[in-house]
Amino acid sequence: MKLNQQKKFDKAQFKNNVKRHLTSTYVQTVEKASPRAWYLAMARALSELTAFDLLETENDIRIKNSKSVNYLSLEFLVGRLTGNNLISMGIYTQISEAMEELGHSLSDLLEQERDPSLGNGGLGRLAACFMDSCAAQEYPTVGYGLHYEYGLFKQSFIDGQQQESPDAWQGVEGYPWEIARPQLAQQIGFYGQVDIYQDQGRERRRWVPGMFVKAMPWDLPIVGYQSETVYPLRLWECQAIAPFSLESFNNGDYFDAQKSLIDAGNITKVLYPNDNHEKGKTLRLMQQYFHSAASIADMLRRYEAAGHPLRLLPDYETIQLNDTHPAIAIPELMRVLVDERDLSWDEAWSICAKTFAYTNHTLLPEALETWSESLIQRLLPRHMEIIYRINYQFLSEVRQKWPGDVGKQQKLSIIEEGVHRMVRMANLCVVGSYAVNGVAALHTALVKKDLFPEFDALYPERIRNVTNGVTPRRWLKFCNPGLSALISDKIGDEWTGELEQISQLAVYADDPAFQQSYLAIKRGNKQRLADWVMAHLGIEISTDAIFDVQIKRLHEYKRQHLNLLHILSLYHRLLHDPEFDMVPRVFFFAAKAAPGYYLAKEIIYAINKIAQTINNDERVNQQLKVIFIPDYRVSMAEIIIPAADVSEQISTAGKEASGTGNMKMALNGALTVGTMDGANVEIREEVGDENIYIFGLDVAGVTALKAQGYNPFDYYYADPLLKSSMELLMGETFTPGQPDKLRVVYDSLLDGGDPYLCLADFSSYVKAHEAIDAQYRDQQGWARKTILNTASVGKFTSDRSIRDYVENIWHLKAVHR
Ligand code: 26W
Repeated sequence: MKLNQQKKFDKAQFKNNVKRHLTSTYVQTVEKASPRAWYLAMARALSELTAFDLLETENDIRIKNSKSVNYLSLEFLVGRLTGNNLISMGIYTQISEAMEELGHSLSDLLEQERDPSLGNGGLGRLAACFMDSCAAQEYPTVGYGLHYEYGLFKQSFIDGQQQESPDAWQGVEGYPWEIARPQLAQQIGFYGQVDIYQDQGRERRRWVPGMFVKAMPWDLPIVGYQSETVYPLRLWECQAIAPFSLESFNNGDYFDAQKSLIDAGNITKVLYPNDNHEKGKTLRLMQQYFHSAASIADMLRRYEAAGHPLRLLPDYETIQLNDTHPAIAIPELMRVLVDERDLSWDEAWSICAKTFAYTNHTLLPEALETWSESLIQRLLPRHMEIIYRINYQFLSEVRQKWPGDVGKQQKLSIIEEGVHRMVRMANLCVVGSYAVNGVAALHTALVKKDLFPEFDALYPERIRNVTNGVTPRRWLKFCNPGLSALISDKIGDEWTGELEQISQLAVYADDPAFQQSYLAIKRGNKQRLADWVMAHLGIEISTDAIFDVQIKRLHEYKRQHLNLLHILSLYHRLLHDPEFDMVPRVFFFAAKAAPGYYLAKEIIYAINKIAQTINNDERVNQQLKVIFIPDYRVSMAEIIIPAADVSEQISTAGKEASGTGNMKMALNGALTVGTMDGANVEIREEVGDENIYIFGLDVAGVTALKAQGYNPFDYYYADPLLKSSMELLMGETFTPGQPDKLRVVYDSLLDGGDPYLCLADFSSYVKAHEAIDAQYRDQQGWARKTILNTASVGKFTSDRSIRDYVENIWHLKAVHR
């Protein structure tokens, strides 16, 4: 670890800089400036400090001669940068003092920052944790993403129904952390045709696009924890180039040309809000190509400036594809190498095939991207030719391996045959990458066994595992200062850079004084959340209750409705079973549903309606409350996670690739109730079976049940508690005067066939919760378990994930500044 900002920080100068920005950048007087202006001025002043290190890192000759990773992702869910960067820079206390002297509380100012919500969920948040861990460990990295004008929609509720509104995350003043890099702008083409021409007796091809747009890069500084290393998260914004449409301009159609100018801004206008569901929209493919082409061009610009020959590209640059979303980068690099740099096809392919690596994040068939051949043909005609040729050469490998097996060729082909031929982006990625990884041990095993068994046979070493992780800086040190201080008090503070050290806490698991402090901190965090709920939702909750938390995108496979069935069962028992006794519980939900996902929205509606009734039902509301926190986002997660007692990780086995919320909550001392799915499997391995509540069918059980023919009615009629709980969804218990408003959810579980097996897992889920209830009554035993969770999850630091990538896939060396 090298010098950091702490050592060179000059408080007086910093205060002057803040005041300068206040007056000259934001045009407000020191006397009258709003808290928002103070926040903006402070962040601008901080951003200046990092801009210097960003350039220094970029100009570092050792980086140019070292291998770098280019992390290509359509999403980076970074969350607020200010607090986190302050921690990394090591000047949190100094800035807090400086701002105090200027008359402002730092924590209040930090609340002024809007979340940059440039991602949907797990995949985008993972990319952000990875950037943090690359910078912390000084592995040369450039993150490439998109500068959406609007991030993930904001969520509110009207009568319990989700409403979406645009998220103008930059505010009118612009986002203070970003730095425009106009000298690094690129031109990106679309449409047009492929010209065939003669060059010294050789036939060559070149793409003549029909339109161009400009890719303007904005850098967000990713500050290495306690180091002077700052890597760029480079976000491309689409801008129009005038004259935008050569054709209409030349035809003298002035108005149309201007109209197209307006349209060009649309490419990065808004983040697609679908999570795990592919829609095949033209604009989305335009976003993908725009992102890939700009990123590849920028990478080559850096590479060629360093003076290395193209054939050595794989020794200096590796490109990680975050899911298939940037898959079009593969034919794009081929196009640039063959058409623009004049390499032979074979030379180019041997470079490409050693440069790309691909991470798969989902097995859900509806999330696997395919693009219609005719769309690609129209938008990117040269890329379509290149894809055909890649496929042609790949299929000849398939024929060699399985001579005469047409079925294999059809199954593996990058092109899916049919009336409308489709390009399978996952197949393109596997063929074009030297490494393919899943995101948890179980997930990778299923990728090999179910998704790509033939690819695994054809390329035996290619598919490997890298288990996900989360950054301990944001997800413990920053969001849970109380617990962080307690931990550092016992074991020193090296855990922030080396989370594995946290295992030293285990010896205190039975120490009564430590247990008391630990539980007191949890209670404080619960109070902070309770205060938030009171202030924003007007609902009173007690910290004596178990805080039971399910926070993630709303999706049937994640089974928020199974959680809901359990809540209904508690309600039923409280009302009808005089013997029934439970520890008070507050169930927290936070989840956005894709705007077009009908059933997900109905589930949100059902949760809200049930919450309203239960929270106002005097007969039960001392024991049971349900809180739906609107507009789930990173800054909200930072408040909820430290307050969680129970972490709900209840997906149907085999469906959740990894999960990362599960890691964050276990780290903050929540006990997991979960299925044998995703990273839960590895969390159980680490914390031990006695410190986690595993329930339900495992993958083998799910497969067997489906094979035998699953009938939800069998469970419905066999389990009176299940039946009574579900019947509450009928009628008007929760929707007075409007019978059957929640029937859609009920129907999806019976007539709809319950595709995610909620009913099959219900009774085992209820039992797991009974065990949790019993355990909570023994606070010492509970404290032991929760301390052991914190102490046992060191494996799930994203620093370790990144080291796994570095050692097994990227083969980089750290460059210390
Ligand atoms: C094309 C539509 C679309 C959009 C997003 C398809 C797929 C996605 C993502 C892959 C969804 C996603 O975020 N997947 C999550 O990735 C996390 C990080 O690896 C995992 O922890 C989650 O289990 C997985 O659902």
